[in-house]
Amino acid sequence: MSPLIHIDEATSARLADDMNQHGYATLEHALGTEALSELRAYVDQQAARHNNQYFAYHGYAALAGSSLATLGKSPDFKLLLARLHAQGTGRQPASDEIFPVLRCVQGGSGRKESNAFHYDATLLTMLIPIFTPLEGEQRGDLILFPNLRKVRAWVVMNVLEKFLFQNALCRKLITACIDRGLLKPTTLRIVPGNVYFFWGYRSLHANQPCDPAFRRATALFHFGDPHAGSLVTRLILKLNQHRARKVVARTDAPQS
Ligand SMILES: O=C(O)CCC(=O)C(=O)O
Ligand SMILES: [Fe+2]
Repeated sequence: MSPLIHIDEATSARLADDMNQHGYATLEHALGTEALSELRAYVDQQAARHNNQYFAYHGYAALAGSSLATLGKSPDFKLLLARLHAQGTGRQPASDEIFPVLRCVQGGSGRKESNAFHYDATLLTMLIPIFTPLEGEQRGDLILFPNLRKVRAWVVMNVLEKFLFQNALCRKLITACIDRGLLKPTTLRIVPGNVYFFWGYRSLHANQPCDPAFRRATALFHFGDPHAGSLVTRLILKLNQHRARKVVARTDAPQS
């Protein structure tokens, strides 16, 4: 899959600018039909193992053998994300590790995992929609409060903000305010074939619920941990890993 995601320098500069100016960037028709079909076949296969209920795979061990793992490990892809990071922030990333994730929101259990607003642990997030509901009112759009915060100089500030925003009460409050029109997030209808970028660390975000009858599958590549090597970040990651394990059994490296 890696040769299929080509981003030349000018396009990459445009994506960085869009993320800074508008809070997200879209690369249209980034995936060919073949690459998308391969991903869909993989998701179909895995979804069957989870009785068509919610599952998420974090990291390379969980995704072993998939084109997502191959892409995440590709040196060219690493360079591509590093360039985008540098163009958007004026800085080289502190770490060049890429964390791949596959999320599949489906069935009744997908509801709990929707409207789960959070900041990612890493600065740059690349989102590949694989399946999205084509019908129904709730199509699992991506909701973003873009570029709400800066990269925190102190990792402890990052942790405090995470505790403040990423809890059940706050989620309910944010969702209620959106429903009543008091908060107006950016709503992105994600389309398979396109690829999306945003500053996940800086933007509070979540997916909207989708009709339990339909499947919403996304692949995410998380890149550029601003607190690379920090003990506290590792602890957050461990806690997230623990949470992911409660939902599904397969996980080796968590995000957000
Ligand atoms: O699936 C999505 O649309 C977003 C998931 C996400 O934000 C994450 O895994 O960090
Ligand atoms: Fe996220």
